[in-house]
Amino acid sequence: MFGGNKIRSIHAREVLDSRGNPTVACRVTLQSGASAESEVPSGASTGSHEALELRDGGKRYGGKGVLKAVANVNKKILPVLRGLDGSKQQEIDRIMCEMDGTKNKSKLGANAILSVSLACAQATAQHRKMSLWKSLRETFDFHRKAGLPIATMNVLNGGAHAGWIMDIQECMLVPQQKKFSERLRAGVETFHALAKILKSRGGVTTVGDEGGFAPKFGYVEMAFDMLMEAIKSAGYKPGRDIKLAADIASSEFYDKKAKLYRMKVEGKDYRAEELLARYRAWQTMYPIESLEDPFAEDDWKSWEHALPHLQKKSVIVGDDFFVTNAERLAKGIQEKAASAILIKFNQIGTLSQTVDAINMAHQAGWATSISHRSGETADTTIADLAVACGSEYIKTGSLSRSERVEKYNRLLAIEEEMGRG
Ligand code: 2PG
Ligand code: MG
Repeated sequence: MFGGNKIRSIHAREVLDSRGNPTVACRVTLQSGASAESEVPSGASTGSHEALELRDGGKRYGGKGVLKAVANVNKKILPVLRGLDGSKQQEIDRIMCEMDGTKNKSKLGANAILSVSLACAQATAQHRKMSLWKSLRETFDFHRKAGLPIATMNVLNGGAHAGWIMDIQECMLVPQQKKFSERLRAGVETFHALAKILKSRGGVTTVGDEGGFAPKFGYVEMAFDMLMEAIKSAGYKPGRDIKLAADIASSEFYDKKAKLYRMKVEGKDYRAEELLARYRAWQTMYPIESLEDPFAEDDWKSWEHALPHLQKKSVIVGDDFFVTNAERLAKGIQEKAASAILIKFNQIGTLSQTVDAINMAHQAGWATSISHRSGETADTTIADLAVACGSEYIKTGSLSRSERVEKYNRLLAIEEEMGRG
């Protein structure tokens, strides 16, 4: 239908995320009748350079309401975007950035802007009668072929995601099998083996924010040791079949003034040099596929110094360090500070800027990991984005809690679709 992909309506509303906090949902309807609703995720260990998530403040929902962001979509963004071509994603995103006019999207809120950006992409896919990942490839020029990512599965939760029962935030399994569905199965079987081990030792199998178990470990190596045991007990070989990864999320325990990394659970302070030595020891003891945020978000020197020592054995990923921001990434590439970037679209606030960061990384030969947030929703766009851009990795939590598992299920569906050609 002619003009069918013009935006007819945009409607945002307040819904809840997986932690029971308010977040923005947004429905975009095109003139063809194609219509889709996005839901925006939200982090807990947020980098200080992230785009601003607009919250209402006051008493309602403990200050976390998003009615201002919702009103910004319905009253400010809708009148400007109505009638524009919903498939012109870059233009839609650029207009919203210009309307906001700030560097960190603090006027309209990155949550408001992202909700519209994602819903436009989803409605456009409906209009094109295409799977979202395919439609994204129509919209954007990616540097790589489409393909299914390797998942880094966060089966042991710590840090801000699990009441600080462990100093580092995430201990992950990284299955290495050829097919995505085989990798998923290996991860799931190991997750269940881990539950059995925990139960047999009287440990708890309650889970943290990302669906990983959250037992108390006195020090991090205990977590890695247990993962190695679980891998073996599930019938897999550590290293060959399943590797490990960790998100240190070290900005969370970095004392800027003292320049010390203060691991509270272990009760020990580390200088960056000492922390590096510890990472190097891990690399000799365990098959470490990747280390995320090994140093704090503004501790550039330590990143640069550490990279040559760490990168031979592991991929070094910047999350809070780069915050999906092409400017910070460009500096990181120039200064050789890491070898991969974690990609979270709500750190930057539009889909187009997210793709800019992905393309910049891929052009430089870096790896990407398309990531969920600890506060998630049923929205599975990250699975489609990971496939569309041919990302090496996806990070979408553990093998429990539907807001995590739905992304894996979406990848299974895409694997089937790709198999059909
Ligand atoms: C991270 C993320 C996701 P959060 O640090 O990588 O695992 O956590 O969403 O809380 O920032
Ligand atoms: Mg992280």
